[in-house]
Amino acid sequence: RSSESNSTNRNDKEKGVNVQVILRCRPLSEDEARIHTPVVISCNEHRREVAATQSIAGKHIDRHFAFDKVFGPASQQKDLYDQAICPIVFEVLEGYNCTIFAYGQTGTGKTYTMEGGARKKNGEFPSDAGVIPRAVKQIFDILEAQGAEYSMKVTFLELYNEEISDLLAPEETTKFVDEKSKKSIALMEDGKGSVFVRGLEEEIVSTANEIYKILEKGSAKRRTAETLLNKQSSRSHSIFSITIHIKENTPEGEEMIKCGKLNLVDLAGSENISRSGAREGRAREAGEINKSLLTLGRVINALVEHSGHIPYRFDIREYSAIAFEFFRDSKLTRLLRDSLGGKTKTCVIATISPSIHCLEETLSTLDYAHRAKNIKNKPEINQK
Ligand code: ADP
Ligand code: ZZD
Repeated sequence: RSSESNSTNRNDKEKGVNVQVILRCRPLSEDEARIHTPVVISCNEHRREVAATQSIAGKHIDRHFAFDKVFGPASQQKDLYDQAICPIVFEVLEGYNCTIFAYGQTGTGKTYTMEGGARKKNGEFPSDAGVIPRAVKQIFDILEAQGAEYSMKVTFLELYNEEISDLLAPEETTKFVDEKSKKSIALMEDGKGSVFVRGLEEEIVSTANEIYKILEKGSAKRRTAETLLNKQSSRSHSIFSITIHIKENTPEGEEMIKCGKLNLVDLAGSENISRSGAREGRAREAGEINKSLLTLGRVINALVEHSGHIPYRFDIREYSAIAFEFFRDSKLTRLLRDSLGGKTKTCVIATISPSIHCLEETLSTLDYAHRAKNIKNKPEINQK
């Protein structure tokens, strides 16, 4: 219990902690570089600032944004992981629930950041591996070094057009579900108001390699469904979750179970969501409005609008009640409710392109990400 009495934790308990927002700008692609695409983004990693500047035909844009961390076009996967994600994984192993979202326009590097380059045939760990495989590796490295007694389970799901598919379910089950009843997978509420997915496959794992195989299976399944059902992958969200139970002995010789959960979320492309919420007109007519992404924006807005008047000791129940009516409107926000104004520690990685052609969307991402910084959570350790 000693960790609860230090000052950081006392702060967390009374005032809450803000959602951490990280900004990553990808480099120009080879093609973009070849045709000398103008760059309108500059990143100052040291000052944790991003500037968007453009000056054409008497129209000037010069906007600056500060974030918790900024990773410029030259940043490597390892840099982002070591500086921003590694501390989060430590918190999961201490018994916190943590969520990492990737948010941004399609083509800006959400999947590159979360998944990264493909696994090598020789079994070597790829140097461009993303957050997910690195987190898996770190979790096992730490637990093994500690000689801890633990158990672990993972889930992997995709949300497309407000329908959940289980990326870990065996093929037979999928067919069965499609033909018979779609109710097999459903969002349910337990008595305490938290949401779970009924019928979702939970795989118990004991090595990093088992998880890599599961990721492989899940990815393959996602791609098959994409082709078969003509899905546009940029419109789907994926959530990979790891739950870890660690047995520990207190100095007094009592047995204690700590439980941490890490949610890794690759969101749908943000291009059809404008700064005010729904993009009107063409996108709406084309049915391109992503209900879950829209609702996420509304929840963030609702929470942020009230964050100005949070008293010194704020009541988390009161705070999350602010956005209550919005949470219900989509599966994504119901699933991740605790990550937005709840007891989970949350980090958003906003990804952008440096290109002049993306400027409008980039400004929208920068505004959105900057707003998310004002959300407060009240993280709590789970232990029994
Ligand atoms: P998204 O998931 O946002 O649609 P992707 O992850 O598919 O975007 O990235 C688009 C392309 O840009 C891919 O070819 C990817 O390899 C490349 N890319 C993205 N971010 C980076 C980066 N930080 N460094 C190098 N290449 C990147
Ligand atoms: N981005 C790669 C997958 C792709 O689109 O093929 S990288 C990582 C996280 C979630 C899902 C997949 C992976 C990925 C992988 C590679 C090859 C086959 C399946 C999955 C991966 C990368 C490194 C280590 C483990 C898994």
